[in-house]
Amino acid sequence: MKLSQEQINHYNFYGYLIINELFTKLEINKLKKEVKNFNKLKSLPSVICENNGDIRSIFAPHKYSNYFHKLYLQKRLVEPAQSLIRDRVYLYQYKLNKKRAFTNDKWEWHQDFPYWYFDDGVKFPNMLSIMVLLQDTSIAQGPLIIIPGSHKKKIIEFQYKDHLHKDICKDKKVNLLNSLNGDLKYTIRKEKLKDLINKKGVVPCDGKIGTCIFFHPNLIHASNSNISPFDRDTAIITYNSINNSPTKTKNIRPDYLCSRYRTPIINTFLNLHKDFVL
Ligand code: 6CS
Ligand code: FE
Repeated sequence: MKLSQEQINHYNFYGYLIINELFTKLEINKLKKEVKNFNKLKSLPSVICENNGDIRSIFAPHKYSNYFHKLYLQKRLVEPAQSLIRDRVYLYQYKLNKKRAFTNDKWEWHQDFPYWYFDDGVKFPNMLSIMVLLQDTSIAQGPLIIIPGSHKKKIIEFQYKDHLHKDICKDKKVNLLNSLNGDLKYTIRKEKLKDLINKKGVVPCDGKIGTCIFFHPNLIHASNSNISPFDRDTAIITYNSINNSPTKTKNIRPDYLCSRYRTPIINTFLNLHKDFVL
């Protein structure tokens, strides 16, 4: 799928682009059917749970589902990703983020790139994430919210929270979970956040099932509690330029967070998976 110049300009200026209902309800429902089987994966290290035992994120869902495998190889995602990153891409990270109805689970304000820069050694933000809405998502369901244009600030100076900072000072490695749970280690300083929101506002990314939100690795984003009676599931696919592979060689994070499989996604793969027919 070819993006228009206007869509490319919008992404470059605001750091995000919403394409409504890029997937049909029928296609998404095939993915949803497979989500039901994911509960049995709970014991895997790549499945992050909330304190109440609900699943928060399942990383590398394509390893457990043919449809999730087909999803990240869809032309209508890979081709726009290649044009926005201006290079060929490989799959860097892939997760299913779940937010059950009537729960408090949230994502604090953060940028994604600091996690990939500091923890994986990716040098440049030549990356792109695409959030696919797996159901109609209203404001009440805790949709993604973003600060338009905040991607231009590069990595924003963050401040470790005291209880995490103490761990760092005592030279105790902050555990992996503080990159994945509701108590993130790289968040945005409150005064900086106030200044940015005063200037640029906040945009909620609610939308119909199948809607896709393309967003820049430095875009500041968050999501609130789900106070609705409906779950809020999203698939988030992160592509990286094939010329921007992580450089870290020691203490590297697991494959499900920072894929070691860096073969460029090429047309043959795309044609093979061009639709959701198994
Ligand atoms: O550490 C990571 O890779 C993950 N953490 C956050 C907060 N966002 C990006 C990514 O999914
Ligand atoms: Fe994020």
